[in-house]
Amino acid sequence: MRRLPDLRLMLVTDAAMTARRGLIATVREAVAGGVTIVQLRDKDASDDDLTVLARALRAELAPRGVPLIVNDRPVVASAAGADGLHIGQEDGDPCAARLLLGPDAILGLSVTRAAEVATVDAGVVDYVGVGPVFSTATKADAAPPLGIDGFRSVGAMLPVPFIAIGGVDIANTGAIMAAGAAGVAVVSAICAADDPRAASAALRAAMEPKP
Ligand code: TZP
Ligand code: MG
Repeated sequence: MRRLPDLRLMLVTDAAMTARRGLIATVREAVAGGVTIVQLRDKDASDDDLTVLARALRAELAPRGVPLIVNDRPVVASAAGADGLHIGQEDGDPCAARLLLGPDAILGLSVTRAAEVATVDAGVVDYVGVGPVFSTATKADAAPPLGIDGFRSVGAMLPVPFIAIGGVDIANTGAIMAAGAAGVAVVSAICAADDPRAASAALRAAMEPKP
């Protein structure tokens, strides 16, 4: 049986937003602030460049016990020795990714609406990213936002732990966790922050239940 990773705060990287500070430096700060898992996402990089970056990131993260997963590209995840992969509904068959990466890899799948819940096989997929929950400028081709009620109802139908993505910030993280999420996945709230460490710590604090 695979051990589930700590899904509380997933940092999804963005090359442009992290360019000023540097991607690896941004990730290092974010992990110091409380990021529990990192997803390397870059739609434009070549497989070779992304593999080099993934290896460097893995060397940073592994000693800290923070898993690295790669967005979209099973071949890069495998070549870099990453801990896992996150794919969307249009990124190929989750079973094929599972076969390539093996039983111990972390495999995440995106779900944007209730009709996609049927694509989630709990024997194949470890967690689901549900969203966008709120509107976001980060993903140009994002599906319509679910809102918190839509997020809660899609999540309740899922056979595996789920995390929220899309427009997540410190103001809405508490409501997301109260809707049953195992965590949140954020791009801009950390990558574009002036202080990624403080932003990560604030997100972690915001997910604790209020007395
Ligand atoms: N998938 C659904 S929304 C999204 C992705 C990758 C982007 C989320 O970015 P942000 O900046 O956290 O809203
Ligand atoms: Mg994808």
